[in-house]
Amino acid sequence: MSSILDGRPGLAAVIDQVAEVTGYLWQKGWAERNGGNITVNITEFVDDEIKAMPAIAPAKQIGKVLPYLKGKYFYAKGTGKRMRDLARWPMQNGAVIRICDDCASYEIIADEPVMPTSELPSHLALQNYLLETGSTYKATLHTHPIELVAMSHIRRFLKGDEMTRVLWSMIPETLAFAPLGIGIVPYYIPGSIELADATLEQIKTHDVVLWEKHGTVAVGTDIMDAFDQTDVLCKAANIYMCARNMGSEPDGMTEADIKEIQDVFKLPKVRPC
Ligand code: 2HA
Ligand code: ZN
Repeated sequence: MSSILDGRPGLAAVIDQVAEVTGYLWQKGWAERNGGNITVNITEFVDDEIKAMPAIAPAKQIGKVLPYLKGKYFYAKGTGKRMRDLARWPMQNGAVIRICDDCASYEIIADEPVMPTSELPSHLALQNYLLETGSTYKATLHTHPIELVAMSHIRRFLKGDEMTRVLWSMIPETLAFAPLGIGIVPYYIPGSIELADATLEQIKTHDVVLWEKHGTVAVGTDIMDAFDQTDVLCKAANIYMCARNMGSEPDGMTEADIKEIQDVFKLPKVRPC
């Protein structure tokens, strides 16, 4: 069967990277069953032939009007599809979609009529924001990282910057690679517009957003970058839990240690440590 990837090595490389990352998500235990979603803006690879491709399924509403997405193209994981299957067969477990001229609906153009991710409103609202602000970021990743979700069940971590402060203090790299910290979105029903709106607000000022009792959302230059952001924060959460399992609250790096890293690495000081 022919594929939109045939004869397009640039696009094929992006999809290969998505497949690589979804394998990691499964191996890490972050992607049970159909858990998690991905979108990648692939508009830069679109040629006249792709522009002329007809829709292969009826157009569907996004649930939001997203003006910066007009005529843009995305690869999106399919709803109900498994990350571990996507790792082997990305074009059977995801699809290329085109945003229609009304900026409120989309159509699937390749390879197969695989309906995109149930969290499409959140992902596309983020993509709209990235284009609006001229960002170089192209990818969005929603996943279920065990330790971060576990921490979101503990009320004290949901208040203000407490979670960011604790994660930063576990290992110096966390601060260096996630200098904006983790934003918290209170529990909303999965796939809802409320969840999408709250996520968008938090991503404006954080590296990664944590959905209470559910998972994370990260944006990145590509899907590997979005994965790394999430992984760095989840590693810190894992260290916190290991220390707790040894019987005590970890000391954590001191406020002075953290300030020194912010100074030496010239990191933005957007929130207290
Ligand atoms: O796609 O993770 O939040 C499955 C989910 C929804
Ligand atoms: Zn989820």
